[in-house]
Amino acid sequence: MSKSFSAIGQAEQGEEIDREAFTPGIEPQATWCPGCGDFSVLKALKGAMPEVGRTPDETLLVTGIGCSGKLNSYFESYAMHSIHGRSLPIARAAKLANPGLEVIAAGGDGDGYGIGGNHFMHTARENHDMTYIVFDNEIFGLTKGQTSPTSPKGHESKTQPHGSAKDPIRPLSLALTSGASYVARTAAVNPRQATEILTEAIEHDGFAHVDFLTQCPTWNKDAKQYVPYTDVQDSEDFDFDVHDRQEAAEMMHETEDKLYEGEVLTGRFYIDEDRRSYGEEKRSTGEMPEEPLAERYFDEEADWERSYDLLDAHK
Ligand SMILES: Cc1ncc(C[n+]2csc(CCOP(=O)(O)OP(=O)(O)O)c2C)c(N)n1
Ligand code: SF4
Ligand SMILES: [Mg+2]
Repeated sequence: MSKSFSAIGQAEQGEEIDREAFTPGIEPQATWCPGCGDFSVLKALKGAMPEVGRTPDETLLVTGIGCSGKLNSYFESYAMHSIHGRSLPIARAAKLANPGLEVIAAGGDGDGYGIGGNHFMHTARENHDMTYIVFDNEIFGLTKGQTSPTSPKGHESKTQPHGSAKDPIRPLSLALTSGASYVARTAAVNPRQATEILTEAIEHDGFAHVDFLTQCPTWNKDAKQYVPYTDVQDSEDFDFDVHDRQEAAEMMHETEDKLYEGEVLTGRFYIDEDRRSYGEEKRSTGEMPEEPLAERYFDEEADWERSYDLLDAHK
């Protein structure tokens, strides 16, 4: 854990944190459509934070662009509503500069698995200590229902009027093979499990990926409402070890196939508690300073290294 590093306030020991602390003082009216699965992500996140024991001023939420990207308008914390597909590099930089922050990144399936797919892969590979919530509604919601990387083969939309000829991406398998140390899937229709999984993911030290199935009743009319769902940890039909990479890989593959056959499997798929995060690796080599870089902003005497200073060293 890197809680000793913080340039921003920390909760008092034993302080009770109320989920309502995460509701903005001037609460904007959510513009999500009635019945949208995105409401459940907000609810689960507000429910998870008191369990984790972090306050709004210890938390940074970086979002991408999409209906999902509006999450930080309705959630009280430090926040950045960033660029389409680019929430992860921004979140990574913030976490490295200020390791005491609880960093959460969030965005849609188009945002994270399409335009931002490269960042997803490498943030997982480097095991940056953060939680990445992907609102997976199997379409581009904000821009009115175009086919996304998780749309099923044959999916008809304005961009694919004859039906998509593409096989969907495998988000869980991609996270695992890239190097994520926590991989889970939950669904908007399962609020208890969603809160538990987000709590675990946020507490996890390393890159935690949560594929969050969120129905879009407006633009994905034929989309599943993700019911009934099965929790693979609760069901006797599934027996695999979440700490075993091979078993996890097989379970994920089956889960990804079954989603498009109408069977919704959710739960924890892979957990590696031993792997060190990127920040820990960097500090262990001595390359990262012990004190958070972010604290230098508050130090008028701070001696900043410029890139040309570094170049001089190589003359
Ligand atoms: C660089 C860039 N390309 C395209 C867009 C247009 N755009 C905005 S949101 C979006 C897709 C959103 O889909 P998704 O990420 O799945 O989020 P959702 O709305 O479904 O939550 C697109 C293509 C953009 N804002 N920026
Ligand atoms: S368009 Fe779909 S994803 Fe966007 S707010 Fe409406 S229901 Fe939700
Ligand atoms: Mg989407």
